[in-house]
Amino acid sequence: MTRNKKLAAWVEEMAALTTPDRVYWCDGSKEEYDRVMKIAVDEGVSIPLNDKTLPGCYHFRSDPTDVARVENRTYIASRTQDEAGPTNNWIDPVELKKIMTDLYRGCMKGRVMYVIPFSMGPIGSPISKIGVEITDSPYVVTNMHIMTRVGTRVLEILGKDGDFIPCMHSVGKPLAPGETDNGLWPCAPLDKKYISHFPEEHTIWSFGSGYGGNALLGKKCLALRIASVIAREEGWLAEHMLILGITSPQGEKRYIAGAFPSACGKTNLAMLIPTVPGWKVECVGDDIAWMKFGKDGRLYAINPEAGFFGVAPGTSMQSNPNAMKTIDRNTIYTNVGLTADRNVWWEGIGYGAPGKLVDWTGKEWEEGKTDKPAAHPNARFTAPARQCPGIDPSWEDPNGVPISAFLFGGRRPSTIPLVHQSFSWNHGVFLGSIVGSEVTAAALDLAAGTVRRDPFAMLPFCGYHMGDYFRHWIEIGKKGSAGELPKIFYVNWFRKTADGKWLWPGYGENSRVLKWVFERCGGAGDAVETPIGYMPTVGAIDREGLAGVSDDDLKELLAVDREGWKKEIALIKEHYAKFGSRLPKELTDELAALEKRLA
Ligand code: OXD
Ligand code: MN
Repeated sequence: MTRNKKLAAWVEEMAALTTPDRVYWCDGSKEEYDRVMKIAVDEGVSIPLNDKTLPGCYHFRSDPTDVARVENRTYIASRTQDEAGPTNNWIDPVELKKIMTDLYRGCMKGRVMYVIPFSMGPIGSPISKIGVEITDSPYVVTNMHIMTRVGTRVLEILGKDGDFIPCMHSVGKPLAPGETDNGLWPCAPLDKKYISHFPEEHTIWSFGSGYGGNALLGKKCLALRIASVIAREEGWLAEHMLILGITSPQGEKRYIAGAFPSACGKTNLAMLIPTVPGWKVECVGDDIAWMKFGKDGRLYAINPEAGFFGVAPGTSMQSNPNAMKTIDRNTIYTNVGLTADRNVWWEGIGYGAPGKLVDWTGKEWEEGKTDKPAAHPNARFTAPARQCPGIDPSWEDPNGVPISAFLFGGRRPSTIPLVHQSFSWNHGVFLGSIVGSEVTAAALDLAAGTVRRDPFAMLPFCGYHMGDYFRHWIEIGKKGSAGELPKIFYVNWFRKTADGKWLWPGYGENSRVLKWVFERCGGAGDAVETPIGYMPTVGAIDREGLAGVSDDDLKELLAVDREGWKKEIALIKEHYAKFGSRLPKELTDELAALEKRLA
């Protein structure tokens, strides 16, 4: 229970609307985690894994219709459609609340309503925010225990009058008297799913999905969509960025934050083990960064999360050993393959499937017998960040860590070089605004080879008009003192030769690029001025011990492809046209200047 009047009234109102069997206030204890997990196990929706090889781990299989964030059912319900902008789904907030109130009515019948007080960021940090999630899902309770800081201490900080972000969630599957989930993941059909944000009220309402970002409302909904709105109001940054610390052999340390669209290996980069001798990389966060100016004029970042909700397929001892060592205990696995001895397996785990498995749909599965994967491509692990062997000693510092550089990147087989540095802050904002990945899957609505723009990797996560978001970044540049603002870089690990071979090995070898970024931040690192920005000379990228990247390869990786960039400019113009009059003039100026430099 709580002394906070706003919270007590809200919980009472939601309980009256959704009519659960009872209301339970979460205290965040280990005992509570075990008890709630046991409910899921008893319902048959969770399976305890092998306690010798995966102690404290559990396995969930979701409904096949509930396997990922549903962007076409995600809404920014600002007062006007113009506030939400052309890249967000919008419904009038009054109308949306009416639709959802009807859905919420009686939706928790036969279930427990859990009230989860949580802090995004270290409890009590000046950068942290408090949220309270109401949910009827034990899966959400246990995942929130890992992903956020849950519990009674949060209520204490909230006190009688403290403010919080209300996060309302239901799986949307009431139970009839005597009915149980009986092994089936509860959720509502797609056309009843709503992931809704009310930016003016700083409120989240989610209905019908139990999966990931649709249901763990601290993550994408609060820490990005609502926090981006608050950050703009208050003059700070809420970004879809990893944060890493990099230490030179001389013991000098800098922090770097980076934004990449989905499927660019962001978690791998955050946990990278450098191949350059003597260098160390440590992880502060793999997905979200909240940044505020410190008294010294530098930007300080916290990771608002307490865990990793990472994509399992493709994670192996080769691609990400730190992740593998993080997830060998106290981890929740969702939609991965299950082996006969209750271990987990997925495509790209680095070894063959050990015998017959049960796939993510619950069916028997054998390697080579079907072209369907054993694990869903968006299968996930939920693991405590503190278990990561490469976690940064300052990852919970309430003051955050000072950021020296921003990286932007996407999957671009051509045109974009391995790395280039912006000439200025506004040129860096321009680079962030043109982030995108080439579409490979023919199944998408775009032709293969098309670049899907995802500016700042925030397109699905910005709670307001993207043009105003660019403007906010320009304004942040004016607030910071030039010498203290992070330097901005664009990287591309995904270049291919004309015949389709990778030009750059990626993974731990990316530390060679990080080393140059580090040096540039300290005023060193050889660079040449080119029409697109500063670029390393071929000799400036340390290749000691790196086999397979010749001088010619590196020259190609660091070339300015003038013809490619001219085509790119035409595409950027199309992309920019979407934002209409809200696109800052500073960005069209940067585009015009680039065009001139390339002419
Ligand atoms: C994520 C995403 O799941 O960005 O982190 O899609
Ligand atoms: Mn993400």
